Amino acid sequence: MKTVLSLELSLINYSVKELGDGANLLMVRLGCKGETFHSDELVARLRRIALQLRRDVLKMTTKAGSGHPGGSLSAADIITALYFHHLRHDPKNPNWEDRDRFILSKGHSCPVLYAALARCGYFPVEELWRLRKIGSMLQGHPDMLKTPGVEASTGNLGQGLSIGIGMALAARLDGKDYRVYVMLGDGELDEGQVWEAAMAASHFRLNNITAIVDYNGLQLDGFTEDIMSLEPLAEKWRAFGWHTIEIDGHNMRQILDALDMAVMVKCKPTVIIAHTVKGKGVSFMENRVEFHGKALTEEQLRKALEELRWEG
Ligand SMILES: Cc1ncc(C[n+]2csc(CCOP(=O)(O)OP(=O)(O)O)c2C)c(N)n1
Repeated sequence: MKTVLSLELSLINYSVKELGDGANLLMVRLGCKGETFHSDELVARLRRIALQLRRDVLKMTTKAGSGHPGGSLSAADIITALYFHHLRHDPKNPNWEDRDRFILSKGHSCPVLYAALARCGYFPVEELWRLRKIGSMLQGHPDMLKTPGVEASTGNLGQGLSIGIGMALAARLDGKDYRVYVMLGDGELDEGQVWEAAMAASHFRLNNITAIVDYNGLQLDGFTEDIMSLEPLAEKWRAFGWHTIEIDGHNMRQILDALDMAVMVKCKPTVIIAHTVKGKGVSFMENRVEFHGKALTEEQLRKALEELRWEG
């Protein structure tokens, strides 16, 4: 009873537009493994880790004197859910053939990816404090040849989904059941290549790829709505043949549910449109474009870390 109730409640949280697909998936879920409900303990553990990653992001960028904290904070909850619960991976064996692949297509937000990789054990946490230093394994944008756990070199916006599609097709050819996850920024969706890739994924009926849009409404120097309006975004993805789920990208339970639902979708790719806040977690950074590509000063860092404390 508890499981059914929480499934219904979590579905109510999704956009009304999603109800058609959501209702089908509810049926699948009820007949599925019985334990689709995520425990309070799991959610609390992940929220605590997300807080740690946010602290890491701000410390490492301030120490480097540069980097992209705003879009790292908007992505922190989703990246936590992936690396600390959802993904099948082994930090001790980064090249394990059967691992799920995650591509951070909005590569400038790599501080949060690096923090997640370090905290899961791909490399020592001390490396984080060498971000952007000469000779460091942690470059200003992800480099798959330098950093264990980085699946693709990104930063040139618009390319990650195409790379992910290549990996998803390779899995099919090789008879492998690994899944591919690609995180894109909303500003990044201005790149035409994203939509070519979106067409290709549905053409090839790739149900082993999940795209996640970190829809924080801001890009490099302004609001997405003013620079290049994306709306109606969910309808666009649906028109391109994707199963489309909209969530609050800071609600851990919704993130976990959406990732699970994507696995159950047959015959088409899934996109999770995650509504987020750039700079999430720090009052003076939230929804402020100036923190897109600028590190906090020591004084700002001190204030931010005071706010980023576990309150249960
Ligand atoms: C092809 C390309 N053009 C321009 C840039 C410069 N650039 C870096 S970040 C950014 C804005 C990205 O906005 P968004 O995808 O919304 O990222 P977020 O707000 O999540 O940080 C731009 C234009 C780039 N990295 N690649």
